[in-house]
Amino acid sequence: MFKKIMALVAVGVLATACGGGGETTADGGAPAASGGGDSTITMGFAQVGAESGWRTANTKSVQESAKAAGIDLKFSDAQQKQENQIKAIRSYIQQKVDVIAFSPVVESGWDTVLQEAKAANIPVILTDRAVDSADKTLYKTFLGSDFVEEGKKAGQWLVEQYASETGDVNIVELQGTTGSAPANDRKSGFAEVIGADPKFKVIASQSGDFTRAKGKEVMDAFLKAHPDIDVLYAHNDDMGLGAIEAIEGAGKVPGKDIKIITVDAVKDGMQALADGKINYIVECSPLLGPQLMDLAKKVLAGETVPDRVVTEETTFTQEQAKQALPTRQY
Ligand code: GYE
Repeated sequence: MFKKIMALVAVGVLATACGGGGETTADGGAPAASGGGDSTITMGFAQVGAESGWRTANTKSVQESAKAAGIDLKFSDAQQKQENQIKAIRSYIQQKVDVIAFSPVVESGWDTVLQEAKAANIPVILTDRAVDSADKTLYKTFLGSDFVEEGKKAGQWLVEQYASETGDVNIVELQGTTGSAPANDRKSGFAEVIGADPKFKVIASQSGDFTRAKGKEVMDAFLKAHPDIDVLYAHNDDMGLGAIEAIEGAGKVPGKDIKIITVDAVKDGMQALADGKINYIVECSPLLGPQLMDLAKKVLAGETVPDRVVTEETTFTQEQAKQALPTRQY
């Protein structure tokens, strides 16, 4: 017990010494309900929303790992709106939290609020999604997936599947939230790979905002406008699942008449893959909580952390999904 207290004191001292917001720990915001001594770290986390199965799993991971790490978490849900996230970050600055973590809804428009956090000496950690700020000193590190790579993996599968095809392959694309890093990067990675062969034609591409409802709505419109769709590439499982409803509603067979590739590999997506309704899923792990807490402690202890921490992930075929499903965590 004594050892533990000493370790916490040491973290606090170091944080003060390097200006990592240490002086704010003692009186910063509401004290933690339990075990909240002077050295409890307070983290303000500004989440994107609750738009998908991925997001729900991510929120759970962040909340559970904060608890396990003894970090007092202040959590907010921006309902997919940048203005709400900016408000949440400003309120964390006012509350003098020790560290701010957030998953930026879109890539641009963050410089002002990040400068405010920097001026208040509160370190910021980006999780899941990136910002396009030129000034890299505005945040300590960025933890999350390589979305370009995910898009490439989706494209590579398609290229292999249609290797012997000589005619056109008509693709429709359901993009994620407009302006978000995963939508931009999953689109460009995919386009780069399929662009090498002119038979691959993206005949329609529109945002479905990463939700099931929007995925269905946009796919309905695609089906009406294009009777000849061969492939659907959806930037996440949820939009793909919504699109499956639209495809079935139009009297077509998902996975057969229209081949489907999605990204994430959450349980519902994996189930649809195992059932043959989706053909391939590129994994994107939402379980970022433990690494985030670890990085926050290191940053506050004045340790150097890498600028970029990339999540490791894989891909799933229908057979692989059947095997993985029983032990899937999310
Ligand atoms: O793929 C999608 C979610 O930013 C990686 O956001 C995340 C994406 C994820 O809504 O399902």
